[in-house]
Amino acid sequence: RQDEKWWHRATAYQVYPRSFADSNGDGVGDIPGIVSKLGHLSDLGIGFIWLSPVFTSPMVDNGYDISDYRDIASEFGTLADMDHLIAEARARDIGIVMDLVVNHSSSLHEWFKAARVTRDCREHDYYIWRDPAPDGGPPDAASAAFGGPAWTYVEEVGQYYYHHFSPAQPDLNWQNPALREEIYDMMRWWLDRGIAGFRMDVISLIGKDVDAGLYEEGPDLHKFLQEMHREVLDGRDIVTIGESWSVSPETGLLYCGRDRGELDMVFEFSHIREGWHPERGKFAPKPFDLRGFKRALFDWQDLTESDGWHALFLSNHDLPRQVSFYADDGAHRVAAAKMLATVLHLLRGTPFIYQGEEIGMTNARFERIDQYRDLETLNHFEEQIALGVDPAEFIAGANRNSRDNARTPMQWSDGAHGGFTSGTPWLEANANAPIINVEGDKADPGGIFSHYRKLIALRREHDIVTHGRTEPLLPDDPAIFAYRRVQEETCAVVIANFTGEPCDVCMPEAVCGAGDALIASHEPRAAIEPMMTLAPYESFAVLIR
Ligand code: TEU
Ligand code: CA
Repeated sequence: RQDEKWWHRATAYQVYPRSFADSNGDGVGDIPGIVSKLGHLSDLGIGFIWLSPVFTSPMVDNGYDISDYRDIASEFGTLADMDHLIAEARARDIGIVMDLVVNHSSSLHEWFKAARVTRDCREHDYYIWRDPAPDGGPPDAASAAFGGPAWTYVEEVGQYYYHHFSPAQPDLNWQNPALREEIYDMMRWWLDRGIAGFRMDVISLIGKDVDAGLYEEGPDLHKFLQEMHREVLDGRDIVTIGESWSVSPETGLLYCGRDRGELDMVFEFSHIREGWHPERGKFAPKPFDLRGFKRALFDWQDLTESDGWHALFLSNHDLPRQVSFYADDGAHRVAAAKMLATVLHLLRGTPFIYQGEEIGMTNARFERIDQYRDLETLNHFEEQIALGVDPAEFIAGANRNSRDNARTPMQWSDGAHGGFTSGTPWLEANANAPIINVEGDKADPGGIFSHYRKLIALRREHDIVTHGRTEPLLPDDPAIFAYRRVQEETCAVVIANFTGEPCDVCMPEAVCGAGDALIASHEPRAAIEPMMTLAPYESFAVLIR
């Protein structure tokens, strides 16, 4: 295939460095720790790592607040450690994709330190400043994503600056061409060090027009992405993944359409939002409806059938552990984790595994707010309690859907703190680490790791998994996730029971037939029959020629 790119056949793996592996016992994961675990990742068969930010940072938002884009946070290591990681990963055919956080910097970045002292410097205009309202208050009523107003006043310059997230994360002013050139130059500098691409944090925000109240997918978004492509990305064999909380099937191909000259794919969240309460947000639990979830994923399969590309994921460092949120992290945990993987990895696109997912790690179950570390959870707790919400109810919601659920240390072994650190971890390890860990799971041929390894190999080995068209099956079924992939005369049928009960499935005649078992969570199945009874969370795929 002429137009095939390496990342079409690759599976990605997200490393959240703080919680992955601690090499020196200070309780914080680090780059030498990642290097020491490359064997695990190469065993799994992944093609590239999305590395959450490792740049110099005061860590108000765990590195999503960068104070020096060209250096490494001292708790994570040095630039030399980073070069070593890039080289060691490359030696195992693994690319390193870095996290580009350029909607905002840290308030401790040199640019902002200069910008906040005087209006008469180049850096002042690198940020978004507005005069106070006539009453001295903020220019408008916009609120920040992590709570409080989106504007903070700075005495020295007599102006407010805009921050979409916390006050420690001032938004960069993309309207300023010199600022854009600084960013492009920094990107080229990293690419020249041999990285394999960028995951672009909240990139859909960079074209904003604050005066018009337009933040997401603002008027200049695609103009800037095209400029970035011309200035930095064009002609390099890399992969780019934008993050967008607002992208819809209507706007998806604007980011990743073949002739757009922008990005390769985009993380979109429509299937994720299906699991959130429409008015009360992520901290208010809501029953999960499989039908809406399937519709969201199938809509994107449809959208990317002949143009663009689908970034496939259920979890990341901002989301709960998938086995806990969508399925069962108790009695059926192993089958449930495999089922979610089967369903996602056999779709068309590039699958992303979040660290620990490959062994079925589960949500943290904290009892007290002081066990949490994430500023989003801590700020919302204060706000909600002030509004009269019962603390126990809030903790229940946070145990279901907070960001710290997926940030607990990676569980490597049954040792103390899951073998993550010899010291005290920055965030408590999950109490189930003695039972759920890499050593234990890998020793079991029927384990979750081995299931993931097979799925990753299927994508590399079978054209149909990489390129086949996706056709939903039984889209209105509230319990079954099924589809087929079709390429010329061949098809692969994927069927999964999304529930903890045995389930009878009635398959359309046209997709039934005998073939080869591709993968199975229970007894291998080599045929699709008109009537089948699936065990709780059973999943499998059959290749029919
Ligand atoms: O996340 C973008 C984002 O919008 C999230 O903050 C999201 O609203 C929240 O997680 C939902 O609970 C990216 C990063 O992935 C996240 O870790 C950062 O905190 C954020 O940007 C700011 O850089
Ligand atoms: Ca460390």
